Amino acid sequence: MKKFRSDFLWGGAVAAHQLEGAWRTDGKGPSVADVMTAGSASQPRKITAEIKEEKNYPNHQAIDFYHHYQADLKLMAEMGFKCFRTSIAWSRIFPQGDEATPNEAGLEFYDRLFAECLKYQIEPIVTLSHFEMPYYLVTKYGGWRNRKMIDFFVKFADTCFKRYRNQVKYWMTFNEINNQTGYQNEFCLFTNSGIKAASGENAEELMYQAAHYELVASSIAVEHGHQINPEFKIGCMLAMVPLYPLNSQPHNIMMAEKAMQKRYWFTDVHVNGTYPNFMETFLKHRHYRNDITSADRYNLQRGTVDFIGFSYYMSKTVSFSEDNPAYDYDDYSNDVQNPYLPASEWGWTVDPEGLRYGANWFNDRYHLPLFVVENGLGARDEVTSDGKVHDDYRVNYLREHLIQLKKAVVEDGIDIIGYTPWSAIDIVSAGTGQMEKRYGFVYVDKDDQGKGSLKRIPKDSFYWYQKVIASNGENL
Ligand code: P53
Repeated sequence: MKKFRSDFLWGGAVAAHQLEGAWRTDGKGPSVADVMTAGSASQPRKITAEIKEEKNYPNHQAIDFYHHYQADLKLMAEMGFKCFRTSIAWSRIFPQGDEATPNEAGLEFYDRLFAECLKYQIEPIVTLSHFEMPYYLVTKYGGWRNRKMIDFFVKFADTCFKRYRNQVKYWMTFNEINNQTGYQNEFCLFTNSGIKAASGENAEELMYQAAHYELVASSIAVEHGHQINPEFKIGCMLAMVPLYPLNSQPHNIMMAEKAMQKRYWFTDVHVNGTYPNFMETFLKHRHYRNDITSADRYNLQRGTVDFIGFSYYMSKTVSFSEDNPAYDYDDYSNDVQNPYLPASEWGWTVDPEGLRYGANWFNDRYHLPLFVVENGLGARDEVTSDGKVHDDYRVNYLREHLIQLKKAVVEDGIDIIGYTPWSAIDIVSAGTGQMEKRYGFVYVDKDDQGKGSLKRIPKDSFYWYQKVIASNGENL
């Protein structure tokens, strides 16, 4: 391979709850994203038990894509998008999550959205569960701590697969399923799995149980999807945040190795259909009596994925400490600053080569096609007096990452099927709920207080990316 493949899927990514708004429209039920307030780099988002009148819930309106999708897709077509990654808001289709029949008005929205994509030959790339499960499933069933979730999810997946079988070919089951290894932060467990650990509960144990049910649900969905349409390509989706050793001290090398195992074992289950030995052993050592049945193990083997989708934003660096001789990595205690890497205002390192490293890491282990379904820079943008947004910092970030991605293709021979930077257009940040942590090629006039005209302005990066796509990545 000398170049990106000729059918390379250039596009951009978003998630339903971060842009659609219309949180109550056409029968949509509240999702976990709808009970999360706005935060900032220093102030975490709050999860409120119910919606409080006086609080700011940024996802309720977001950028109102629900009513702007035609004009927004026109802009994406103008950039030359070959694909558009979004998710289906589960609570539009099953407002509570446990209904016997789906909400027709919700299904119709995605009929219209996917038809609009296809009008421009833009291939929709769809994540089924992207941090937006119906909130009712949390209050009634306790979220993914409950085995019943498997059936609810599979029903949702089957409904979508059947309805959109001729419009959507590429699917992913759970967004960043491994993000919840950060279970110490309530955001991670809540957004991935709809779980709020009560005081006295072991959040780590809950996380392993929830992840198991999700992996089983994913495998059943994959198997059904392949029956519904054998042409479907169904992938998993991991947050690739490489964990580097601080230096060449063997303890640090081992620490990084064990940390990578703990963050990426999910991929082994998705791809191989079995738990890796280190994870079986870890669960035993912890004395976790997780509900993992032989029927589950059978299902895991039947629905293995077709490709690996992953996000890449940053790398982290870990170091060994004497009080942790077992190299037991947790997402917060073992991270140290990497002296070689700059970081964004939100503390995310900027490490383009880490993208090539992550692609190689997945390729070496799993030998499946890879799809980079998120990559981007969250930054503040300014509309200057000429009415434009000169985001050269974003162009530089994306260019540097594409140079590395190209090396992964050309020099490492990895099969990369597409690249959908985060985000196609400015949207609400998942982690902070801010509008002003912007990622888009298109600026949206709205601020952290929820004020603004919602006007769309193509940024400089929009025109840069247009050239990149037109040249199939030759003109960076
Ligand atoms: P925001 C943490 C680490 C890496 C990726 O993130 C992450 C997160 C969660 O914050 O999430 C993904 O908006 C996620 C998107 C999210 C995007 O990264 O917090 O799949 O939904 O918006 C960027 O800056």
